[in-house]
Amino acid sequence: MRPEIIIIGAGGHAKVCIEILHDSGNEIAFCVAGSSSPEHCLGIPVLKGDENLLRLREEGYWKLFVAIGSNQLRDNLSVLWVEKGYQLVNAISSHAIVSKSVNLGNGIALMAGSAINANTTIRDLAIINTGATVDHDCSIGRAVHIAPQCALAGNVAVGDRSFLGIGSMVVPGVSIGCNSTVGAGSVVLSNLDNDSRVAGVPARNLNK
Ligand code: JB2
Repeated sequence: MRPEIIIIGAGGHAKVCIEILHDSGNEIAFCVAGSSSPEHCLGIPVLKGDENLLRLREEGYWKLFVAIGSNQLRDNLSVLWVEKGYQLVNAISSHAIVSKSVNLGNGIALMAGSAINANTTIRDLAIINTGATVDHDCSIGRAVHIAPQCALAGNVAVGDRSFLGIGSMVVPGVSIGCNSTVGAGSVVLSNLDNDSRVAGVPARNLNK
C-alpha cells in the first residue's frame, strides 16, 4: 500500500490544500485533474483524466483528498472514488484553532486562521476557509463551504452542500438548509429553507 496522497483537482483550492498537507508532513504523489490543467501544481505532477484514479488505486494508492471548490462536484467525486476503495484524508492547517471537543469527519479542509469552538461538528468534505470562525455547538454539513472571514455564532446549523460567501455572518441559533447560497458579506438573521439564495444586510431571499 502506498502512503502518498492523491489529490483530485489542480486549481486554486488544490494549491492551498497541497501546502497544508505538505506542512503537516504528508507526501503527495499526483494531482488528477481535467485535460486543460497545467503539467504541475505547486510542483506536484498532474495526471489528466479520471481513468488515472483507477490505475493509481490498482497500484496501491488509497489516500485521497478531493481539492475542488464546487460543493456538488466535490461530493460526487468523493462518493465515486470512495466506492472504488480510496479513503479521504483531512487537510488541517497547523494555524487552524480546533477545540478538542470538535467532532470532525473525513476529507475536510481547515485553512489557516480558522477557529472552530467547543462541541461543533464538521461533516465530511467541508471547507472552513481562511480566517473563518465557527463558534460552539454548530453543525456544519457534508460538502459545505464556509468562505474566508465568515463568522458563525453558536448553535448555527448549515445543511449539506451549502455555500456561505466571503465575509458573511450568521447570528446564534440560525439553521441554513441544504444546497443554499449566502452572498458575500451577508448577515443571516433567520432560518433559511433548503435551496435558498440570499444576500444583503440583513440577508434577503433572491429566489423570488
Ligand atoms: O471531474 C473532474 C474535475 N472537474 C474539474 N475530475 C477531476 N479529476 N478534476 C476535475 N476538475 C479540476 O478541478 C479542474 O481540472 C481544475 O484542476 C480544478 C478546478 O480548479 P479551479 O481553479 O477552477 O477551482 P478550484 O476548485 O480549485 O477553486 C475554487 O474554489 C476554491 C475554494 C475557486 O473558486 C477558488 O478561488 C476557491 N478558493
